[in-house]
Amino acid sequence: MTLAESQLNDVAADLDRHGYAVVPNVLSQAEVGEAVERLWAANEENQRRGNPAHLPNVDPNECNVRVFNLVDLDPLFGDLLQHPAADAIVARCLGPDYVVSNFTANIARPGSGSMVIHSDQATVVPEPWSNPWAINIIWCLCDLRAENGATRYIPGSHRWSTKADLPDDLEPLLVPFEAPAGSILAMEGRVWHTSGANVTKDEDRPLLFGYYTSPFLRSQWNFSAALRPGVQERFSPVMRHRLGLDSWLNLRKPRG
Ligand SMILES: O=C(O)CCC(=O)C(=O)O
Repeated sequence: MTLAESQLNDVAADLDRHGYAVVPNVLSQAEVGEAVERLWAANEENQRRGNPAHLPNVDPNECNVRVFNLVDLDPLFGDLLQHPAADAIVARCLGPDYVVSNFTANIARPGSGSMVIHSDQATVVPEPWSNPWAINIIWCLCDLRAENGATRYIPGSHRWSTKADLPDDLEPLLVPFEAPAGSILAMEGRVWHTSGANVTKDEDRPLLFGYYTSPFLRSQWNFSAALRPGVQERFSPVMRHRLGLDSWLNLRKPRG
């Protein structure tokens, strides 16, 4: 699915006004089911390789299942990372030379709680946050709603440019996102947000977070080290740039 120019204009306007935009029906329900199945398989493989699925400094308990290095674990996630709809939104927000910072999953299982409230841009660049230099493309692999732990955000927080702009008590300002399964939710990097608590009895909340930044920011994940050679070979020259797989990173290579 590619986005029509008018749809892209609406997304850009929503990102500017509200800090986020929802694009429904990017994945069919069958594709969502397949992605969830492959995410659980990726989680198993990730743990078999000895990587943690729970980060005690990030989430309050083990009901959040984190999957890192998605791109190496299954080609499906490499495809989602460069999906035309995601690419169009990110390029519109950050410009054509954007790079990939990270691609991870957070499956909030029943009993999971909220992590620390943060903005993703603040994790990679010091204040002032005067422009959008980062964006998350969140793949909704379930209906996103308050009860199942939808990501909660603070309306208007993408206008805060320094820590001094933050009110003392952020918790009462948080509002849960809502989006149907198969949507992508684009969240501008300056939006302050947190995971919600999943208070359902038996409903998992699997979300994928494609995190992209302007090219002058150091990425969160070292794809050169994390992707096996066979996986790296699958990517086009453009994606090699975005993943930082080439020798020439922030220096323009002269044409030969
Ligand atoms: O899982 C969520 O809803 C939010 C996750 C998040 O913000 C993060 O991992 O930095």
